[in-house]
Amino acid sequence: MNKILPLPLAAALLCPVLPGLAAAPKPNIVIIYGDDIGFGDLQCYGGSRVRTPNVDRLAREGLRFVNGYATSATCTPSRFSILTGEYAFRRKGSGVLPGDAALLIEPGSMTLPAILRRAGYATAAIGKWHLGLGAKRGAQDWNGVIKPGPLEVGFNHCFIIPATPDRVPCVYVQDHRVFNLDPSDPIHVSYRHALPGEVTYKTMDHRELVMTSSAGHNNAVINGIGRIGYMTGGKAALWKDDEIEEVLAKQAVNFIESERNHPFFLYYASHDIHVPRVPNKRFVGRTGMGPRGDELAEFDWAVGQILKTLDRLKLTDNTLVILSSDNGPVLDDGYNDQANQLLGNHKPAGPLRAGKYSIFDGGTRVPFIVCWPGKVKPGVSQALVSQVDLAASFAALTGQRLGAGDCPDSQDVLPALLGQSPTGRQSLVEWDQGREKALRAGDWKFVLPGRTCDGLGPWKRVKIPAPGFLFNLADDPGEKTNLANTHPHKAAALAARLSEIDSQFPRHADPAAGLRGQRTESKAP
Ligand code: NG6
Ligand code: CA
Repeated sequence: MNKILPLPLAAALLCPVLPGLAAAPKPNIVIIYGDDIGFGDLQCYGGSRVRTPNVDRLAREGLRFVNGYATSATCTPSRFSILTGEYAFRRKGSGVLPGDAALLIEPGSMTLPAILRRAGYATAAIGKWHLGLGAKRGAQDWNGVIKPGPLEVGFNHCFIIPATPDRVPCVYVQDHRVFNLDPSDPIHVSYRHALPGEVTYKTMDHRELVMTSSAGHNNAVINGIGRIGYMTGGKAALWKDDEIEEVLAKQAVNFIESERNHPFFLYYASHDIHVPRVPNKRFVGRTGMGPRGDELAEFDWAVGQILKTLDRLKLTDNTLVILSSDNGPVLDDGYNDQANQLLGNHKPAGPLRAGKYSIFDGGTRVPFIVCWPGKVKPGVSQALVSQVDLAASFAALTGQRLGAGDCPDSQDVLPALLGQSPTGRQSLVEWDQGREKALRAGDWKFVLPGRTCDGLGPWKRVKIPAPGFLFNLADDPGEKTNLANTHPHKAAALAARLSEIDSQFPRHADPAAGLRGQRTESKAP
């Protein structure tokens, strides 16, 4: 006789073969990654002039970290680390990349999206990429198939800005192709010289009619904005600067909707609030702080679009959301957009010193919120955590084992991320993407001798004399009092530990980089 088993019983009979896997929870995972959003920019971190109700909801319903770090003070290296679980200083050519750079992550290597894909997740990268595309610098076929890229390092789907909003090509790439490209109007890109017939910011008449540059941004002029790099063609595919966040948020919503019945991992890399800051008209003038403040409001709106979609699809309780930023804040980052003039009493880095590009904490200590209703107890955590830890922590969460050499700098800090432990890492490395490194260990911070920049643009150069700077961040979050001379043993011990971490793994990483002509484009100011 054919008996139909009740479903739970049938499942129980099938499951024993995979006890470990069955035990691992599979919440959806969403990373919302802001661009240049500082430790003090959001209301829940003390920001007073821009309302950020959606981010604040995450903070209210989740765990707000006050010692959460990006690995670097600029974008490319931080993004490299969050996705690979490796400090970017180990990898040659991992500073800010030009828009025609080759892919920085080794195809097929173990990455955060690859781990989650192995755990059965659908994985998507939506937003700013800035980790290079293709096998060789300058050799991308923007009119054909562009690979390797996100799809070769663990994502099933992508809809990306290839580099930054101020770098050409100013088009979206969907999976392997430029989105909305008209083949009769092919794209040409160069990072060496202007293209035939191209009028550049440097050579154009009536510069007053375009967004004026305060530094650089004097190559191609696209949508009335000077960019880095040269580009012609691809008119139908060009993004509209004031619509970027809307387009990206819509893509994110579509992805969540299409994967609603399946565990998914969404890496949502907003373009807000990076330059050129061109908020949508719905946000223009909303904050009284000019484009920088208005884009912050727009970022919050995009967060709201994602949260609303999760609510509508009843996925909120089964979704772990992490919100953070790739590096600290900057005011004048190369366009005259009044970020300084309209700042008022707002403190983009809160109590921290300096911001983007700097080895001071304002460069790397960033907003870091984890929200998983019912699983993560709301509150504030002092635990020391780094974005480089997400790979090992989510491997642990989803029951995935990492092989030797996989995600080498990533530590499993899941108990801290879930609020079950008040401590995370013992120490972490901060990097300014140039020569400067620092070690944060407990409340102490040691900075190697050298130079760094201070301020939020314009900057002051600061010399760091031997033996380096030593700060106690508990008493002195603004890194004002150098204790290296009064606490020489502490400074020496941290210097030794930093050097040990520095040489811990072979500085392997990109044997082919030289061949591919990879190079980092810009230095810190
Ligand atoms: C700098 C650009 C800056 C920004 C930065 C990268 C100039 C003068 N400055 O070189 O505008 O694009 O690179 O920012 O061109 S990041 O957030 O992607 O790291
Ligand atoms: Ca950035």
